[in-house]
Amino acid sequence: MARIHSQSSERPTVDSIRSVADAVRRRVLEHTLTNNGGYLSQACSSAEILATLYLRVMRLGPSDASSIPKPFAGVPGADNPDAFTGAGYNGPKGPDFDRFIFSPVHYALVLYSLLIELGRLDPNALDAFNRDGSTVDLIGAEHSPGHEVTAGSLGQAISQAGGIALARRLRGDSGRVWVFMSDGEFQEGQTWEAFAALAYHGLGNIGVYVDANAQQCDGPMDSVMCIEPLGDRLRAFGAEVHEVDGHDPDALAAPAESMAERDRPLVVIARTDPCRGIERLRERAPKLHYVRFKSETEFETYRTLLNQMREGIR
Ligand SMILES: Cc1ncc(C[n+]2csc(CCOP(=O)(O)OP(=O)(O)O)c2C)c(N)n1
Repeated sequence: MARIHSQSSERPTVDSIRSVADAVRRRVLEHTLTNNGGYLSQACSSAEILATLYLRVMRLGPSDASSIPKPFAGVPGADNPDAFTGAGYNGPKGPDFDRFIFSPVHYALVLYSLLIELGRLDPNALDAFNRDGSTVDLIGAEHSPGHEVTAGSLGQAISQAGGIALARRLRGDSGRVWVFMSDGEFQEGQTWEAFAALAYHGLGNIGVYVDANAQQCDGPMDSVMCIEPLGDRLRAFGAEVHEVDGHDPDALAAPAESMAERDRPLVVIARTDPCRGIERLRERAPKLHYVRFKSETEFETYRTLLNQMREGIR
């Protein structure tokens, strides 16, 4: 396991970010085999984006949450003092710390796997994955490790993040708000309303990373409803937009590192490959959304592949 603590003062190298991303893919593949199903292609597309966010981009303190996640304590509300969010895995809240808002929560297993690789979550946490009463949900929610808001209905978290960013600016916090989104969310009206509001309020303390893997539930994005030219459309909505290779940690980090005083939201459109690192998946395209192996031969093929991936660890 490539364990790297993101709170380390040393700047992680590109190789170390890549090896964390590879470890995330291996863990998600292993889990997909043992659970007979998983959001595996999302690990392939987003592993470098999330690893770069945690290791290079975001200013986070060490986790202050239990390494074995606590069970579900009920929905939040004035009459439930026990309710909690999963944000503690991203470190304490404080004026100078960044906040992370995870929007396409069906990617939850990818985030849990990353938190494990970073030493923020115990590997045994996945034993509770998708179990009744557990917070390690298949589709993450606000109580799930690394999550701060409930966003299972896609396209909502960006609005919540905008509210947090506006409040932080009013309070004078130096910490920023980072949002991870999927490209399917740009088919939704609420997303565009949110971007209009971010620009209207001149929110330069928010940055959005989009996993543009060109896939959604029913197949390729273009076959359902094309969102391109996404960069031009977001610029027209007042954002500063960078389009980068979503598997290149330096290219992913660069727009955030040059984040001078900004009066508009930053968007990094990360162009990604939903089969990256597990080439064999390509034979399943366009059915990549949720991977379930059907025959013993297929299981055997992917078990062998996992062993090869483990042997290839740098
Ligand atoms: C508002 C809303 N509509 C539909 C869904 C069902 N849904 C879950 S994942 C998903 C795929 C969306 O594509 P994308 O977010 O790009 O994810 P990817 O295919 O890359 O995993 C859909 C439609 C949902 N969760 N929320």
